Amino acid sequence: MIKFTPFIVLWFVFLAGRIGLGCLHVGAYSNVSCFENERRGLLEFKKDLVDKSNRLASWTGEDCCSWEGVECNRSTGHVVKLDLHNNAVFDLDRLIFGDKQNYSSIYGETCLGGQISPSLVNLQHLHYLDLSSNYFAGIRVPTFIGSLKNLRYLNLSNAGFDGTIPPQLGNLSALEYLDLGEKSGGFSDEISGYQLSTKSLCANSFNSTIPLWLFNLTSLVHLDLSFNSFFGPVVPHSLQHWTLLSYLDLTGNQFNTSLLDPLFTLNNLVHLDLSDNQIQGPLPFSLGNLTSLSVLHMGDNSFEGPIPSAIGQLRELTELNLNGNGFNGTIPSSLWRLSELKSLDLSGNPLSGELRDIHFAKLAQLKELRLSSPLLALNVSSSWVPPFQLHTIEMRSIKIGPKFPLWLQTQQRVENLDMSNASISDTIPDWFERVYIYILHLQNNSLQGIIPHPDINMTLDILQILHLSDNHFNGSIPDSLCSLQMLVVLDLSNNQLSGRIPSCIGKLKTLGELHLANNSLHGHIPISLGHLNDLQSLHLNRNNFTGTVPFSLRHLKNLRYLDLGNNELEGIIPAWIGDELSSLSFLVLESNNFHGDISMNLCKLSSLRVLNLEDNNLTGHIPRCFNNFTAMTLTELDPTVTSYIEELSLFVKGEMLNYTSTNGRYVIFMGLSGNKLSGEIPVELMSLVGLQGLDLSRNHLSGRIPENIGNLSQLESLDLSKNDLSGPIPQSLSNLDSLGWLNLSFNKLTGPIPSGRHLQTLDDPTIYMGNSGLCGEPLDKSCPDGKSNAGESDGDHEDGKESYFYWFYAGLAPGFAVGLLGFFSVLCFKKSWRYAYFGFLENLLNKVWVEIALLKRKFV
Ligand SMILES: *[C@@H]1O[C@H](CO)[C@@H](O)[C@H](O)[C@H]1NC(C)=O
Ligand SMILES: *[C@@H]1O[C@H](CO)[C@@H](O)[C@H](O)[C@H]1NC(C)=O
Ligand SMILES: *[C@@H]1O[C@H](CO)[C@@H](O)[C@H](O)[C@H]1NC(C)=O
Ligand SMILES: *[C@@H]1O[C@H](CO)[C@@H](O)[C@H](O)[C@H]1NC(C)=O
Ligand SMILES: *[C@@H]1O[C@H](CO)[C@@H](O)[C@H](O)[C@H]1NC(C)=O
Ligand SMILES: *[C@@H]1O[C@H](CO)[C@@H](O)[C@H](O)[C@H]1NC(C)=O
Ligand SMILES: *[C@@H]1O[C@H](CO)[C@@H](O)[C@H](O)[C@H]1NC(C)=O
Ligand SMILES: *[C@@H]1O[C@H](CO)[C@@H](O)[C@H](O)[C@H]1NC(C)=O
Ligand SMILES: *[C@@H]1O[C@H](CO)[C@@H](O)[C@H](O)[C@H]1NC(C)=O
Ligand SMILES: *[C@@H]1O[C@H](CO)[C@@H](O)[C@H](O)[C@H]1NC(C)=O
Ligand SMILES: CC(=O)N[C@H]1CO[C@H](CO)[C@@H](O)[C@@H]1O
Repeated sequence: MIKFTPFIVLWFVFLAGRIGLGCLHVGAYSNVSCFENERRGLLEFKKDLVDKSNRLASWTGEDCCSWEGVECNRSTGHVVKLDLHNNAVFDLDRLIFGDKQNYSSIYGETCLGGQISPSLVNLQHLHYLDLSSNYFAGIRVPTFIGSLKNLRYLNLSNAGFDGTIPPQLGNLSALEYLDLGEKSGGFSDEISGYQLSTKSLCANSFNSTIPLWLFNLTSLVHLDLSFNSFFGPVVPHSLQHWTLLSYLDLTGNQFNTSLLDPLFTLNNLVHLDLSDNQIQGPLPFSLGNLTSLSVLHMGDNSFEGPIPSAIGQLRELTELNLNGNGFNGTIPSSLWRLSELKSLDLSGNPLSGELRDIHFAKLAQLKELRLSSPLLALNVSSSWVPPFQLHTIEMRSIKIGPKFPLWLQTQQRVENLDMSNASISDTIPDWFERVYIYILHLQNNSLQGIIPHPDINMTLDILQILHLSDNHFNGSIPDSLCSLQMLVVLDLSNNQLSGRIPSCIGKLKTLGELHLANNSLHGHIPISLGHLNDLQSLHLNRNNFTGTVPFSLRHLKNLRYLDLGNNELEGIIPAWIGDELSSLSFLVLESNNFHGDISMNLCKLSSLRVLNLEDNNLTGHIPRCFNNFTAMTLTELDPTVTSYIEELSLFVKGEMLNYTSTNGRYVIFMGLSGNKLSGEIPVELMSLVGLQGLDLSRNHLSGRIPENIGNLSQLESLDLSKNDLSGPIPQSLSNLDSLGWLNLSFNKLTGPIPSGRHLQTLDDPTIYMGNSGLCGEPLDKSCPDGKSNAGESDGDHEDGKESYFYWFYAGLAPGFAVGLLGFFSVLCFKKSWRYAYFGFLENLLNKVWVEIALLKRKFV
């Protein structure tokens, strides 16, 4: 959910809260001196903690009631509250734009860790215990907490506990608030993706069914078990003890059955969150019993069938989120009577039907509307004046066009508008240039005419994402875009734009992504691009740019993705790319007129994962130092935030899909084909064991194929064709189990074709044609001396074939899907990927950038 303004608000609330708390502490309790055994208990407890930032410095002296985080009852003098949650400011700016390697320490510094001493049991009057957002490195929740009988509030969220929850907690019969989850850590929910995203900050990971004793806690009002690994049925058959429960959050676990009826008897529930589990089947009608419900989140499960009409009985509902399920059929008319709704998210369900003016008539409170389904159409009259004022309108992949929706004129403060893939084939009307929008997605329509000139009076300060790709815009890029001083993402790719890039583009100081690929732009790459210090992604491919790569681009220290492919650029590949652009992980210069040797300086790009220099006029040898591309030696994605952010921005525009389908499908890829490279294939390349694709074809490479080519175990595609390679095909090639594409044709290779294991599935003779010295299967020519193909017989032929077809013809690019899954699981990120992960990633990244942009504006 994109909600950046709340984030800002939270930020201030948070700051204000801290200040407020500090004031209280100083004055109010100064005359309370504490009980000696409680004081000792606290000191023992402190002794076993690791407190790097010395948060507990005040824990000295007699009066423990004045210690940081400790609170006593003013009349009894007993310690009643211990609040040690970590509320470090999470420095996003530093994370995104600066010191990424060390960022975890920013938060980590103020984490308490170590052991939790049993001396805490001295605090028998404790009713409030909060140890959240610290990091206790995978220890169990201490059993003695169960003897703190007066506890009413227990918050152990996001503190790195794992295993099972001790049943002793079942003795806490006064417990009203129990949080063992993830979401209510020190940060707002809005950035919890980042919170989740390093090893050291992983959530708790309790992995069991919900323990039965938990259902005996009769005082429970608030229960949060989010983002753990609980599995099994959600609840047992009876929940008779939980009569007071009003808040239940089970997000991000692995609950897997639809035993929801018992849950739906909890008629005091106000907040129910079951998102991101594996719950299947229809949503029971008994849902209608939860008449107090205000918030219902059931997104990212596997519900199917219709949305039950009983939903209309939840008259108090303000947030309804059913996204990413299999709900089908039409939206029940009862839903449109939920007049308190502020947020409605039905996106990612195969819902069908036509939505008309009348449906929305009662939704006057609505602020956020999210719908996406190719079977849904919005068919409102041209004079429709909606009863609501939305701040978020996400109507992706819904038929809205062909006309541009006039009712948008009535919406005065839209923060996020997404009408991508909405069958709009119209020009953008003049009035739209005055609509107030932070984030605008109109990609994948058939919009025509020129790119709108923003009304700088209205949008100057606010527009942050402008995504107009995959339309029919023509004309040139208007200079007025350069006045959008908050712009973070500009995507105009896949249109019919012509002319030059305006030289004023260097004014867009906050730009993080610039996508102009696949237009008809020409002229030189403007020197002023070098002023865009925050730029991470620059895609100018598939245009008609000429001249050399401007020297000014060496200032783009944050650049990760640089694609200048398929232009008319010339000159040598600048050495400064290697010297200065040290963040590059993606460098594509294919199909230009670059000439000369490949600079050894490129070897400094240790983060490089995609290097594509194909179809230029490069000469000389392949540098031996290419083994310095350490990112290409990884067979698993690096589980750090760096790669997380990187992946995010790589995938953020769906650009990867394009690279996946045309320029090479691979997340780790090297392409040097179609040049005039000579000399041998350096044996050093064989240490790049993460390579998924290697294309050295159409050069003048000579010598032998390195013997240990079988080391490249991740290779899915290998093309060495049309060179002057000689000698035998190394037997180790047959070890490449992932290989689905191989081409060795038109060389001077000799001897028998190796067989065995995987290679037998590559039985197309054209793989080997044009090598007169080769013999054996699958060629017609058998080897002399009756020598059969070398190599062992192959037992797992079938397996090989299966996995090849599975990965190779799967709808998504293999490396991509695997990589993505990998990085989700590695990062304890349990969000299911099956549905709309693009949208999710995109939102997350956009959100972060927008937040930063906003923060910068507020604080700088
Ligand atoms: C502390 O002072 C307040 C008044 O300032 C008084 O009401 C309270 O009883 C005192 N508590 C103790 C434990 O002396
Ligand atoms: C302090 O303790 C007394 C006696 O147990 C109790 O009545 C009172 O509610 C407590 N005050 C607070 C603020 O907990
Ligand atoms: C739960 O986690 C513990 C270690 O934390 C592990 O030993 C145990 O096998 C896990 N149980 C399940 C069911 O995954
Ligand atoms: C729950 O409480 C019932 C009595 O109400 C008791 O019989 C049962 O053993 C308790 N279950 C657990 C798991 O503590
Ligand atoms: C819950 O709903 C079902 C079906 O709508 C109904 O039969 C049942 O009586 C309801 N139970 C309660 C406790 O309201
Ligand atoms: C909804 O999906 C179910 C299968 O999950 C199917 O049987 C049913 O016909 C679908 N209903 C509609 C209206 O498409
Ligand atoms: C912008 O505002 C100025 C005065 O604030 C006004 O003169 C000008 O006409 C406005 N421009 C547009 C395009 O509305
Ligand atoms: C590039 O320019 C040439 C003429 O100079 C033109 O034929 C070609 O279509 C242009 N290519 C693109 C992608 O615009
Ligand atoms: C290899 O990379 C390191 C940094 O990772 C760099 O210092 C070194 O110069 C590189 N070697 C070559 C030959 O470029
Ligand atoms: C490649 O370079 C040679 C000279 O080395 C030159 O003759 C030729 O025109 C160049 N080819 C292209 C396509 O630029
Ligand atoms: C998935 C996707 O975005 N594909 C686009 C890639 O780019 C080509 C043009 O080069 C478009 O036609 C595709 O739609």
